[in-house]
Amino acid sequence: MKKALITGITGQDGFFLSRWLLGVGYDVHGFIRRNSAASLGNLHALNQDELDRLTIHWGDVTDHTIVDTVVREGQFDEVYHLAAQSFVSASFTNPSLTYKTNIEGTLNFVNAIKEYSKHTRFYFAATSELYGKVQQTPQDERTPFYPRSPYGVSKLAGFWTVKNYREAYQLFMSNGILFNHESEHRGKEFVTRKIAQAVAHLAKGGTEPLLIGNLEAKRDWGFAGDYAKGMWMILQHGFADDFVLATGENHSVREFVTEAFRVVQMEIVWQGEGTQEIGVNPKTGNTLVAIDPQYFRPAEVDTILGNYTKAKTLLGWHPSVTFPELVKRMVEAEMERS
Ligand code: NAP
Ligand code: G4F
Repeated sequence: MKKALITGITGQDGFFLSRWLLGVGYDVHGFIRRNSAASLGNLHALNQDELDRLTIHWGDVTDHTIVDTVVREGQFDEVYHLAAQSFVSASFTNPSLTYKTNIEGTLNFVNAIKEYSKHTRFYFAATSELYGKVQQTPQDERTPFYPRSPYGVSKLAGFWTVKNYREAYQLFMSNGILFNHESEHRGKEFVTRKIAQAVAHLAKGGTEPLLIGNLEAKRDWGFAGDYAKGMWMILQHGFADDFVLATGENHSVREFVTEAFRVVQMEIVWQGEGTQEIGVNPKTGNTLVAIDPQYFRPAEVDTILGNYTKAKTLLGWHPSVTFPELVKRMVEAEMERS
C-alpha cells in the first residue's frame, strides 16, 4: 500500500485529494496546524470510514523541527504540499506571513526530503498567479512569469525552490501550475463561493445585495475534484516535471454572477458605471449586486487563460466539468445549505 502525506489537508483541495487517494487505496496522512477548536475543516465532509482511515500529524509548516520529524519517521512514497496562505487579497495585508508560510514552509519540506527521505515524490501547489500580468496568451509551461501579488511572488519562490532541488539533488519534485479551481468546499472569501452564497440568499427572499469588487477580471475556472486527481497523476508520471492544469476557457466575474442568477431563474440587468454600477432585478427593481471598493486589489491579475496540452498529452489529464455545470453545482450546494 502506498503511503502519502498531504499538507493543507483541511482546505478545499485537501478534501478532494484525500478522498481520491483513499479511494485508490493509499494510506493517507494529513499534516494539520493546531487551532483552538482542533477543527478538521473540510475533512468533516469525509464519511466516517474515510475519517477512520486517516492519520493526522499536528504541526505548522513553518516549524522545521516537526516537518523534519514527520518526514523522517513517515518515509512517505508521496508528499502533496498544499498548505499555504492561499488568499491573494490577504497577501497584500499580510505579506510577511505569506512569505513565511509559502516560502519557508515549502523549503522545510523539500529540505527534509533531501536529508531524510530521498525516495519520496513531492508535489508543490504552484499556481497560475505566477503569470500575473500575462506575457502571452494562453499561458503554458514556457510562458514567462510576472507575479502581481505577494502571494504570487511567494509561489514563484516555491516553484523555483522545487525546480532547484529537483535539478541539484536529483529528487522527484514536481510543480503543478494550477489555474483556479472551485467547488462547494471553496473558502467563503473567494469570489465564486461568495457569489454562490449571496445568490442563494437572494433567491430565498433575502434582501442583502452581493457586495463585490472587480467584475471585469477573467479567470480560467475548473472543478477542484478534477485538479486533485491531476495532482496525483503528476506524481505517477515517469519523471518529475512541471505541468499546467486548466480548462482552456475563461470567464469574467460578471459572467459568473449572471450565470449564478440563471441557476435560480433570476434575471439581472446592469446599470451605472464604475463604482456606481449595480445589478438590478428587472422584475422588482431591487438591487442584487453593488460595487464595494474594499474588494479591489492594489494590483490585479486582469485575465488568465491556461493551455493544458502538456498534461493532456503526457498524463492523459483533462477537465470534466464545464463552466455552467460548475456554477450550477456551487449554487445548488448553497441552496441546500441555507
Ligand atoms: P485553502 O482551502 O486555502 O487551504 C489551505 C490549507 O493550508 C489549509 O488546510 C490551511 O489550514 C493550510 N495552512 C495554511 N497555513 C498553514 C501553516 N502555517 N501550517 C500548516 N497548514 C497551513 O487552499 P486550496 O484552495 O485548497 O489550495 C490548495 C493549495 O493550492 C494552496 O497552496 C493554494 O495556494 C494552491 N492553489 C490553489 C488554487 C485554487 O484555485 N484553489 C489554484 C492554484 C494553486 P487551516 O485549515 O488551518 O487554515
Ligand atoms: O476568487 P479570488 O479571490 O481568486 P484569485 O485571486 O484568482 O486566487 C485564487 O486562484 C489562484 C489561481 O490563479 C490561486 F493560486 C489562489 O490561491 C486562489 O485560490 O479572486 C478572483 C477574481 C480576482 O480578480 C478578484 O479581484 O475575482 C475578483 N473579485 C472581485 N470581487 C473578487 C471580489 N475576489 C474576491 N475574493 N472577493 C470579491 O468580492
